[in-house]
Amino acid sequence: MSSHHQILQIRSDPFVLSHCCRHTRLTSSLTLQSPLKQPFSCLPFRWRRSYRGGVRSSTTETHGSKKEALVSETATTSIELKRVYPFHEIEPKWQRYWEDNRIFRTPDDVDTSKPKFYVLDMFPYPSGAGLHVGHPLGYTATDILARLRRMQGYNVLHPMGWDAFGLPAEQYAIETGTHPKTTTLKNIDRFRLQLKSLGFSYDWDRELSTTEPDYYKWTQWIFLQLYKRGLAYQAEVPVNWCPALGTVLANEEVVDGVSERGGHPVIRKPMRQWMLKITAYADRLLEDLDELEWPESIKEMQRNWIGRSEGAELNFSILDGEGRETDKEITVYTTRPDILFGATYMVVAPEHQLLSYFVTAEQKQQVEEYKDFASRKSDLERTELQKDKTGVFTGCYAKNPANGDAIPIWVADYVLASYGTGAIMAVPAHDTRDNEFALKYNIPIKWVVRNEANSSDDAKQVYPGLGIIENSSSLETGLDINQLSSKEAALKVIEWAERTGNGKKKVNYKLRDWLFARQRYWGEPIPILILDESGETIAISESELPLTLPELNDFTPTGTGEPPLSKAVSWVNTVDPSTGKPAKRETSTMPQWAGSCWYYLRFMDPKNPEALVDKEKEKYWSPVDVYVGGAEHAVLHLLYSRFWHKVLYDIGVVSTKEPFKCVINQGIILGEVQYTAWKDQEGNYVSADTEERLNEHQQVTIPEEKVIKSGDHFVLKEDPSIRLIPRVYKMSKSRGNVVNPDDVVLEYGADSLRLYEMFMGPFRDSKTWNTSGIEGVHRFLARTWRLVIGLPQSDGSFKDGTLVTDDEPTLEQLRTLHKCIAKVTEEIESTRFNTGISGMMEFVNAAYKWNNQPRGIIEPFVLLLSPYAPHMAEELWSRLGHPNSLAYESFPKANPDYLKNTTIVLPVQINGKTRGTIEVEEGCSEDDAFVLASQDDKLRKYLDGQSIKKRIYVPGKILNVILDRTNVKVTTK
Ligand code: ANZ
Repeated sequence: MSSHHQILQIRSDPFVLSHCCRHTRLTSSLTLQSPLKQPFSCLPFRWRRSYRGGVRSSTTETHGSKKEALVSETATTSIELKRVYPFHEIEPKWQRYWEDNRIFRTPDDVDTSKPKFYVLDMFPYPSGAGLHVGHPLGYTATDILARLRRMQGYNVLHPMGWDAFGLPAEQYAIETGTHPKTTTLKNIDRFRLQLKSLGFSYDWDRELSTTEPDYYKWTQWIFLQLYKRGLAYQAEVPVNWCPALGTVLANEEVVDGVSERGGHPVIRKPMRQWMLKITAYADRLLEDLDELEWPESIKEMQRNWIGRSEGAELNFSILDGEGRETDKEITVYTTRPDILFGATYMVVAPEHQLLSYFVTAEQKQQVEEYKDFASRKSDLERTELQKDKTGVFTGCYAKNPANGDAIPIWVADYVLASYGTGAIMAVPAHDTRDNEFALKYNIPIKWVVRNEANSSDDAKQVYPGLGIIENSSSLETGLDINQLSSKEAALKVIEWAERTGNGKKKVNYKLRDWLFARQRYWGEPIPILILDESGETIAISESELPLTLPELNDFTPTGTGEPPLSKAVSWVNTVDPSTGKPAKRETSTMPQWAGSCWYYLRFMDPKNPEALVDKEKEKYWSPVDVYVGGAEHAVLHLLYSRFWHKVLYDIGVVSTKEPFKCVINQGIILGEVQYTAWKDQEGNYVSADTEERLNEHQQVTIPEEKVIKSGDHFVLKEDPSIRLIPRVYKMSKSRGNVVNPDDVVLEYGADSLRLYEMFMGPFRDSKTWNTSGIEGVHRFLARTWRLVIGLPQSDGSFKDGTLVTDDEPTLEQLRTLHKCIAKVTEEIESTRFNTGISGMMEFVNAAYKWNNQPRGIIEPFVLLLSPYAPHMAEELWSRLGHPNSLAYESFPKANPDYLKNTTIVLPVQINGKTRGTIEVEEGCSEDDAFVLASQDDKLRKYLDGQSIKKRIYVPGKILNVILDRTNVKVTTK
C-alpha cells in the first residue's frame, strides 16, 4: 500500500438537501397538486417521468425486513426523496482528497519489476462548447481499466492532455480579437474542471498541451529529423484553396467541394507546400497491421487507405498526324495487363503533362475549356460522385503496344492526375467506367475475356471479372495470350513488356504523401529558414528549439495565400546563423495532426528538457496497452502517428515498431429518441403506415409521455390507431438534443453518469441517450448505499458508520460474492462494462434478502464497485473503517471453490408419478442421480428389487424411472 495516502477524517454531516432545494421544492409540489394540474413543462425531465405511470413498484425497507411493495403516486414521490444518497457531498469530497494527496500520480521512478499498464484516451480538442456526453463514454471505460489494473498491482499510466492547436480558436480570434492562446487556456480550464468533476483517475501532474512551447519544441524536433532524412520536402502540389478562408485545406476539411467550416467554395490550385513522405513507409504501415490487436474494421480501413495494388506500367507510343510513331510515350498504370488487347482508347487526366504536346490544333480550344471545367471539381466529385462521365477527344492517337492498333487518346476527368501515372488504357468491354464512356462517345468495344458463366444474351455486357483470354494474339508483335487464364496472361504480358521495353511490373499505393503545411497562425511554426538569395531551405539548429510563435494581433488571412505569420515582419526576417546570409522564416505552420502524432510518448516523461522521452522510461511504458477513442480517427490520426512512430523507431528514439497495442472505438451516443407524427390540413393526425404521401403533411414532434408501444410500433397514447415514427439523431446544437454532462452530474452525480454511460449498451455500439436509464442506475447506487449505510433518518440525513456486522459469512453469501467477483472481473477485462454492472445489480438484489451484511462480503463488494463508482466506493470504504484510499487495495479474486455448481432439488417419478425428491449437483449425471435416488429412504421402497425398463432423465428437471411391468408384483387384497 502506498504510504503517501493520508488518514482521512470522515465528517459525517447530516445529509442536507439544501443544495438540492430544487428537488425538495418540486417533490413537495408534486405531492400537493393533482397530476393534471401540474404544469409539466416547468419540471426537470426526471420528475416529469417519475410522475408518469400512476403507480409504480418501489422498495420499502426496514432494517432486517425488506419487501417490495406497490405504492401510490404520492407515496412514491416522498420515497423518491429518501432514495437519494448524498452524492453531492461525497463526490467533491473525494475529488478533493484524490487531488490533495495526488493519489493517482504515477511516480517518475516506478518499480519497474512490476508489470505496467498504459491506458490512454484520445486527448480532446478543448472546444468552446465544453465536454459533451460522448467524451465521458470513452473516459469512463479507460478509467475503469486504470482503476482495476492499479488494484491488481500494475504500475498504471493514465494521463490526460489537450490537442489544442486548430482552426476554431483562430477563427474565434478573427471574429473577436481574442488571442487564440487566451481562448485555448480558458477552454482547457473548463475541460479540466469538468473532467475532474467526473472523478477520472488521471495523473494530472503529467497534463500537457500541444500548444505549450515545451511540448512543441519536440514536435519541431521530430520535423527536423524527418527533414534531415529527406522525409520532409517541398513540392508544387495542387491543393484545396479556399479563397473565402484564405487558406489551404486538407482533403478531410473539404466536404462536397466546399469547406467543412463555413461551407465556402474550394478550388484546386498548385502551390509550393511542405510534404511528409509517408509513402516511403507504405509497405511497413501495411504489413505491421497484422500484428495489432485492433478492430478488424479499422485495420481494413487503413489497408484501403494505403490501397496497395499490383499491376504494370505499360508504354503507348504517341502517333503523329500520319500515324507514325513519335519518340514520346504515354505510360499507363493498369491492374489488368491481361486485357491489354481490349484497350480501344486511352484517357489522360486534364492535368497530364504531355497533353499540350500532343493535342491537335483543331481540338486545342475544346481541350482547354475542358481543363478549366475540370479544375473546379474535387477528386471526389470527379470520381465517386460523378454520375455522368465527360471527356473530350484530343485529336491524337497512340499505338496499343500489344497489337499495333492506333487508338484514340481522350482527356477525361474520371482519370486523376494524382494516381498512378495520370493516364489509363481504357478497356470498355471489361471496365464499367470505360464502358459507359465508350457507349456515350461511340468508341469501339472489344471483348477479350470469355465469361464462361454467361448466356449468349449477355455476351455484349461489360464483364469486369477474370476468365479465359481470347482475341489476344498478334503476329506483328509476336504476343499471344489466347486460352490463358487472366492470371497467367497478366504474368506473360508483364514478362513480354519487360523484355521488349514496353513496360514493367509496378506496385501502386492510393496513399499520398502528407500535405504538412497550413496557411494559419495557430499551429506549430515549421523550423525552417529560406535564404533570400538562393531560395534554399535550411533547418534551424536543434539548440534553437523551440521556435516559438510570434505574438500577433491580427490573425486575418492575408488573402493572397501568404500565411498570417508573414505579418510578423521582424520575426520573419532573420539571418542564417551559420553564414550570416539574410533569410526568411517559413510562415506556414504545421497541421493540427502534428501534435497528436506523438503525445503518448511525452506522457511517459512529460517534463524532460533534454529529450523527447527518456530511453529507459520509454522502454518500460511502450507501447500503449489500450487506446480508446472515436472511430472517426480510424484512418488519419492512427496512420500519421504510426508513421512518426516508425521513423522514431528507425532513429532509435522508441523501442517498439508500433505505438498502440490495442485500439478500441467507443460507439457514438445519439440523442434521445424523437417521435414524429403527421397532421393533415384539418389538424387531424395521420397514421404513418396508412398514408403514402406523408411528406405532404405537417410533421409534429410528440413528447415521449404521449407515446406508447403497441407490438413492434410506437403509437399515440390517446389514439393507438395513429402510428408514429421514432427517430434518433446525432446530438447537435441545432437540433437542441445535446445533453450536457454538467447537468447530469448536478442532478444525479458523477457516479451515476459514469455508471449510466457504461450501462447504456455494449461499449463499441452506438446507443441512444435515455434519461430514465440514468434513473435506473441512480436507484441502484442508492440501493447499494442503503444496503451498507441504512435508511435515512427522519430529517433525511444518514447515520455515521455502516450496518455491516462481523458475522461469519454463510456459504450462500460467499457464493453470491464470488460469482459477482468472477463476473465483474471477466466483464471489465473483456470491456463488457454493461454486463459487469448487471453482475453487481444481481449481487445487491441478493444481498437485500439477507438478514445481515457481513464485513467479509460487503468489503470485497465495495472494492468491486470502485472502478465504476469510485466516489461512493471510497466513502463506503472509509466508513468501513479504512483510513486509506481504496485505489491501491487488492482487487478481490474469485475463489473457484465458491463458483462450483450449486445443488438443486430434483423430483423423482416412478412410472410417471412423483414419489420424492433428491438433492443433486446442478450438472449431475443420470447414473449419479439414479444412484442417489436408489439410496434415498423414501424412494428405495419403490425401487428395491425391481427391474428397470428405462430411465428418462432431464438434467436439472426430473428423473423418471419406468419399471418393468412384467416383474411388478401384483398384490391382491
Ligand atoms: C485498365 C483496366 C481495365 C483497369 C479493367 C481496371 C479494370 P486500383 O486497383 O485502385 O489501383 N487507373 C489507373 N490510374 C488511374 C487514374 N489516375 N485515375 C483513375 N483511374 C486510374 O486501380 C487501378 C486501375 O484504375 C487501373 O487498372 C486503371 O484502370 C485505373 F477492367 O487499367 B485499369
